[in-house]
Amino acid sequence: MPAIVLIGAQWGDEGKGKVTDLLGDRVDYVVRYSGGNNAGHTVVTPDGQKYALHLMPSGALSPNAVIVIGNGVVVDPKVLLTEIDGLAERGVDVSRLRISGDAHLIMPHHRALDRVVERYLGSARIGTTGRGIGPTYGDKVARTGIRVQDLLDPGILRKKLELVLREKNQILVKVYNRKALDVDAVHEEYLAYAERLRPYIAETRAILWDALDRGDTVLLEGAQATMLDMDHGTYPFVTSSNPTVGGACVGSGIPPTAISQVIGVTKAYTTRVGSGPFPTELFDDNGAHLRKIGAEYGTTTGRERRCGWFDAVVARYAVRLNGITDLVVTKLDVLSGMDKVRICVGYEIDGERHDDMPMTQTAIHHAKPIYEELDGWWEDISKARSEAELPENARRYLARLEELCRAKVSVVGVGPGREENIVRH
Ligand code: 2SA
Ligand code: GDP
Ligand code: MG
Repeated sequence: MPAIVLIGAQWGDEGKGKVTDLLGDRVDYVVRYSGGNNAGHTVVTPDGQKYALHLMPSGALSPNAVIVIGNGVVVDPKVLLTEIDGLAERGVDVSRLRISGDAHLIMPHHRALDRVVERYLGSARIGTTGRGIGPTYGDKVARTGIRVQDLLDPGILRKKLELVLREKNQILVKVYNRKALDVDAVHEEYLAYAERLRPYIAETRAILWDALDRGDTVLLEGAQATMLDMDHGTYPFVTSSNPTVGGACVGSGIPPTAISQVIGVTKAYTTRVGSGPFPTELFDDNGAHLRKIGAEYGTTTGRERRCGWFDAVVARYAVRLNGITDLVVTKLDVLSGMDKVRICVGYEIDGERHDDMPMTQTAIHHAKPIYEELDGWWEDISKARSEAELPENARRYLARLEELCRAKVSVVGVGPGREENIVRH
């Protein structure tokens, strides 16, 4: 009964959407288990069509997979319905979607608070996507959240809304000088969403257990990434959920013993969107090259992504933390055309060498990368489909990544398309 977990090994946007899509035909169920429409997963299908998915699992583009939004996800119903309609218009069968009744709803006050708190934080802001993610998870933990199942009971929905808006409106008006939200209007809006979402709402745990019992393959598709994990990432510059492997169990209801493979996705370099420490960040022409050639702009917000060299401290941390069995290294093609390429093999912090992630956030802020420099390559590698077709320097680079990460590199991405890969193992 194999469950496969797919995890981002850096700060997100490693190309998880593409890898999920690539696994397409091998999997029967694709499950989102954390995050919400802060995620942006880009998939380019063989006919050249590009899809940017935010809440729908990337498995939506594999025609036969059942697609599941698990209990650990936060759902903005308006965004989800827009995405469902957009996919249906493009001929994608969305009837395969199942949404957990236990997933929490992103409400208008969550979006309002996300934005206003960021403004209030000023230079200490997290750089969130402004989608209401943090406030929604905050209410979940505070036990004042509203769940997808509440859409099915107008009376309960109303009661919960009245209770929660009594407090949130005080905060919006008195603390942040914003307009209060109207209970009637929000209730009406969400009841309209309820009508449309009703057919998709299900007890997704049991669906997944039955699938595993039958021997079907379930893919748990990560959003965001290891270093954005609330517990294991660069707190407070993280998202408000657990994208790491434990979150896959909690956010779907699948037991850890069902997991047979953990795929970690990493770029051949590093990017990060939003604030927070990033030891290998580049502010020079090399950074500009990565941004330009790698088209490093947020899939959800369009924000410029910060770019830097590959950080083996981060990758090794992700391998150990998630028990990664296979690494997928994406975007190797983007490194073509650089004279020298660098890999961060450790950090120097206050005069001391660290090969592993330091204990405190202050230390990470002070970390100076220790680099190894390798010769680059100039060839266009996007047509390579076997390792033998790669220039020698690119092969050497990959071998060194593998050695430093202590996990086997199973697939290498050489372009955004589904077929633009080198499968090694
Ligand atoms: P939030 O909105 O509360 O989750 O923001 C908290 C931090 O998490 C980061 N974050 C992301 N980082 C990379 N990619 C994400 N998805 C989009 C994409 C981002 C975009 O695929 O490009 O379009 O800007 C994502 N979602 C959240 C965020 O930058 C904060 O640092
Ligand atoms: P995700 O959030 O991890 O799913 O990643 P995003 O979709 O936000 O960002 C990854 C971007 O890289 C997308 O635009 C992909 O189409 C693109 N991509 C993925 N793999 C490769 C690759 O091997 N080479 C190139 N050039 N682009 C890739
Ligand atoms: Mg993304």
